[in-house]
Amino acid sequence: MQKPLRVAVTGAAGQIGYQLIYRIAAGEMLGRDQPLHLSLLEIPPAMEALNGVVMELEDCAFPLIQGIDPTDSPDTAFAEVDIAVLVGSRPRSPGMERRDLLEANGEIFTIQGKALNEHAARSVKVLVVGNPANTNCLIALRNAPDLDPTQFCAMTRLDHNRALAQLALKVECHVSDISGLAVWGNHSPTMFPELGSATVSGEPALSLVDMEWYDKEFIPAVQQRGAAILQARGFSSAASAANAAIEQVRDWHLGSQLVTSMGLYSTGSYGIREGIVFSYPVICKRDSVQIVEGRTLDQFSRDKIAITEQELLDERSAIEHLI
Ligand code: NAX
Repeated sequence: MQKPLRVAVTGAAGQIGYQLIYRIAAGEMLGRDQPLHLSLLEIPPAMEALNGVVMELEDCAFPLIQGIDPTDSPDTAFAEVDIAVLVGSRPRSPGMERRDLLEANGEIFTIQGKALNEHAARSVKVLVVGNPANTNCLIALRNAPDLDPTQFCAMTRLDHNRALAQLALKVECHVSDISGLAVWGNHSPTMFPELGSATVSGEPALSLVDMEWYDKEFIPAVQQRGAAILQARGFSSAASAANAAIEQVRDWHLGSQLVTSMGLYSTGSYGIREGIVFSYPVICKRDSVQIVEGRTLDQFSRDKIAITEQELLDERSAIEHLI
């Protein structure tokens, strides 16, 4: 039997947590032969709800689970963790400006970054889901100076999957026929789902759709998909977000040959300003992530990328004192 891995999930009693934890426990994220120890972090008012989540986990009698630790202490939650999925964050309340949201979450991710720095396994991989995901990720990694920035990423896999689905619906193909698609920038309505290098069964995607649809329908549909789901369901995306988190960590941990999208700490690739967490096209090798280099970006793409880059620079300015 393999050595158990320790997995921490924050916001474990929330909507996404409830869709995520049981699938992790079933082995969908790290493999069906990988034993696990789960650390579940919540805030004190949610500990009773978390207790219910743990009771249900026990009632699943998952063969891979070696232990479950519910806690409201980041130091305890991140002790020796190999994987941390940071979902918990403050939602935007009525009247709250984006800047206030950045500030409120900045405190959470400062504390959690420091706790990871102190207590996590030195090879820990950290996926940030909680919004604003890219900037929360930046705060966490800057507060973890003993870990490498490449050990952190922000989740844009849901946006990537949404883009795959929209293109597949349009050209009437299966999502698995599409390759090379990428989401650039921020996990926000400025993100840029790019089709310039995408193919559908080997054909350039842009030869199968017109620019009008690409610019006026596809890009806004992907950018606004979260809002559309909120409007339809009355709750924000949870099952699809949990699914994306599982896929992103699985690819990162086990490797995959597919081009996907991940928010990574920028070191200047594609001319993006250094020191922001920016979504790029990537290929995951086992335990490492490589940006797909050498793509040709036309002026249309460069303009879209500049907008989302600027938004991330503005977000960084708002939380400069935390990093
Ligand atoms: P919920 O409000 O249902 O759950 C959040 C949970 O986090 C709550 O149980 C809360 O008690 C807990 N929490 C708050 N502060 C915490 C802290 N300091 N430590 C530990 N736990 C804490 O939200 P949910 O629908 O689960 O969404 C969670 C986050 O994911 C939100 O920020 C949401 O905006 C973000 N999303 C990110 C996505 C992405 O693609 N990156 C997509 C889905 C989702 O919108």
